[in-house]
Amino acid sequence: MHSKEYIALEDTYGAHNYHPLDVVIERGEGVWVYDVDGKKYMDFLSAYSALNQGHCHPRILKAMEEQARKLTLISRAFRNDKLGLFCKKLAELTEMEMVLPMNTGAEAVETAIKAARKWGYTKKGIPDNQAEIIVCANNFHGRTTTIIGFSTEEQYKENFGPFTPGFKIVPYGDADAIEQAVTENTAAVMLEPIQGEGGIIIPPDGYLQKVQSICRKNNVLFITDEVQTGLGRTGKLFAYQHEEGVKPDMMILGKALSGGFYPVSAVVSSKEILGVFRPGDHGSTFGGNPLAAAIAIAALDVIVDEKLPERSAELGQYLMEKLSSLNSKHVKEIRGRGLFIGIELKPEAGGARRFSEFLQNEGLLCKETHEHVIRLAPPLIISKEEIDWAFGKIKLALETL
Ligand code: IF1
Repeated sequence: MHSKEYIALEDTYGAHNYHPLDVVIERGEGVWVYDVDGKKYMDFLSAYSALNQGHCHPRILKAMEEQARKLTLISRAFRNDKLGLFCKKLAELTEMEMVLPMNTGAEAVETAIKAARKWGYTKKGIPDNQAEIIVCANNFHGRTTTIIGFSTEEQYKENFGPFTPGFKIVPYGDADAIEQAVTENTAAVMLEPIQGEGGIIIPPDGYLQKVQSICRKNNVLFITDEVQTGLGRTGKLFAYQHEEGVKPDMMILGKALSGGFYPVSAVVSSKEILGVFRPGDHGSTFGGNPLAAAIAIAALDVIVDEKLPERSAELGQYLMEKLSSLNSKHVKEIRGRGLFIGIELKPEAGGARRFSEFLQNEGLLCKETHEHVIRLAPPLIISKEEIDWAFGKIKLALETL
């Protein structure tokens, strides 16, 4: 079968909740992927940072294969021999005390919301059903009905209501707005240290420090969603580490926690906070299963042993410098941290999608976000030579179109 037939199949039998580039990938290795017609592309999206370790990393693959032969799922009705090892590794890496494993990022966000609310009622003394969580405009935390309820993107919400109450939305990057929104019923502030889907939006220096101190002062939990920014993407293990002295009370992880092999997410926090869950309060059929745990252990080992945060910092700076040297009439702003870079185009550039399509033709896969931003996020195992190659293509796109 050829690309056209696969696309027709998908469009006939699959729901149309995406508008993908028409490239049908069948194989991936490292930073490279191959389509069904044998054409080779460099992946500059990394499944939105789920593939920080690159496609089909051999070490994670080995762990997955070995575990899949032994035991894949037993449910949390019984214990398994991998879950404790995974929790210990993740707790130590995040310098937190407890881990609650889930599967998708959205489920982990829901878990953090439940933990924050229950902490608010049982520890802070918020009156029944009055807990508030402060979130930011332009956020992206997932697609469940509760989460979309506090999205500010009209399309994410339209025709999906009614929504869960209890969320207050303030502008991103404005700590004073958070301070003003806090009441005695505020259980938590939840935000992305850098907004990913929002267009790679980096908050002003000192923002996270200020938010943290407002939270501490008011006995409010500080929750960071590092599903996309975490595990090396921004040039630090976690994006909150870009600011001195910041340490969230609860952190949400997903995506690269499995290196793309399997959905694995988690909430990490203290005993004081995650300790509010009693048996029966929360759970998931697949969360914490031995296959997921074995994969996540290997995925974390790869991040640490291959120094992926350091590589991201170094190569990100290298790519940023090259991009900044370009003198393109289309570019409004280039911003990023590590290998998490957004090229914002001027409105008159005609949208980022035609650039993605041009680059696809040239063998470089990336995806626009928010219409005018080209998002660059290659696997962190990428080499300098590969960056040079990709830069050549990006330069060509900006100069040709
Ligand atoms: C899609 C976007 C990125 C996330 C943060 C939680 C989640 C995400 C900060 C939920 C998910 C996704 C979902 C995926 C594409 C990707 C995305 F464009 F949609 F917004 F990365 F920018 N918190 N991000 O970024 O995690 O439940 O999906 O595992 O196609 O919707 P999930």
